[in-house]
Amino acid sequence: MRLVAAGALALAISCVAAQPARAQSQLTVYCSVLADWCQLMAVEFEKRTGIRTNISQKGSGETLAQLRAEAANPRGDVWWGGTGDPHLQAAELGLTEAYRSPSLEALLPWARRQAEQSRYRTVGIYAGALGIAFNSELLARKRLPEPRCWKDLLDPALRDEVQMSNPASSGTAYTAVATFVQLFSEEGGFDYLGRLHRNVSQYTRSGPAPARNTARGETMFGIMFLHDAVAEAIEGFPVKVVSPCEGTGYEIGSMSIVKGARNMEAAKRWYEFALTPEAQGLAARAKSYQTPSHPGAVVPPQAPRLADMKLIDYDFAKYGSSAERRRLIERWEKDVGSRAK
Ligand code: S7P
Repeated sequence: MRLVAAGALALAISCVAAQPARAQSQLTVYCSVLADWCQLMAVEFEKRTGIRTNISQKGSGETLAQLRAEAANPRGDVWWGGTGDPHLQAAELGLTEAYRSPSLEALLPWARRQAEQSRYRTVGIYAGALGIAFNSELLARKRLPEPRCWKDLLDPALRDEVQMSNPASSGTAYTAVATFVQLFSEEGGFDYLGRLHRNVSQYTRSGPAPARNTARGETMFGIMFLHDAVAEAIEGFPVKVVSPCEGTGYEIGSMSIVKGARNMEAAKRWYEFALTPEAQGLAARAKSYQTPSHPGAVVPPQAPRLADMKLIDYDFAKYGSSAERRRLIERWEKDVGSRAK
């Protein structure tokens, strides 16, 4: 989809005069947040720079697969948004470019750590916690108690009432698998996932889908990033969110420049724009409620409060490694996904 903002032409002409024309004229952004936020960012970036911005929106697991497939002939310039683990894997696989932004120092420590850990091949742009959402009308109709903990989703009465995404395609679901392994140990985590499997009606391709489906009553419960369910509740759907009692994992939503980007200068301008408090503040306008990585950005009042949750000390170095991701996904497919219920 190509987005051209009104008034972009005059700005484009002045930018072109100052910089090499090819590098400044266009940009392709692989965008792994919700479509409305991708579009708003592109419009605002284009307004400020005159750079024609093409957005290609896909989840984080799928974008990592695309970068791998295109490694010899990169088509995207910057990968903006999506769970941090696949960005770290892209860094390790040499699919993304090292870039040490002058804005780094201004960011919150978790965002800077993401950059340091990847040797400056990625950076944190937002954070969000994993949890449970439920459809309060369906729950009341079946006279079921509200869940408080991960273990509540194992109740045999909830057969086929739970959705989560598929870790092979979804960064959200990979965060969930890595979370259960860290919370309950590897054997305990897979035991949990195996028992949960009986209650799962569908593993969706994309991470935010269980939030949408819970909100619309297609499933009673979903496992997802809580901000995705909050967005549905704000739209008026009967959906409530729970930060589980055992504790939970979280994502550091990230941004990376594609190795060999055709529009490298434009990619760096996007990168700098995306780290400003103004750009990060656009999220709420697009009904996205993550916690921004710049302390000067306004945190939407509706954003789930991470400080009030029992967050695990997520090991991004370990679970962001490509060997660990491959191993855990293969184990999930063998021990869980391919099993009859
Ligand atoms: O709000 C959107 C969000 O949940 O989607 C991103 C991510 O692309 C999800 O991708 P998957 O489909 O691969 O799970 C998250 O980073 C973000 O918080």
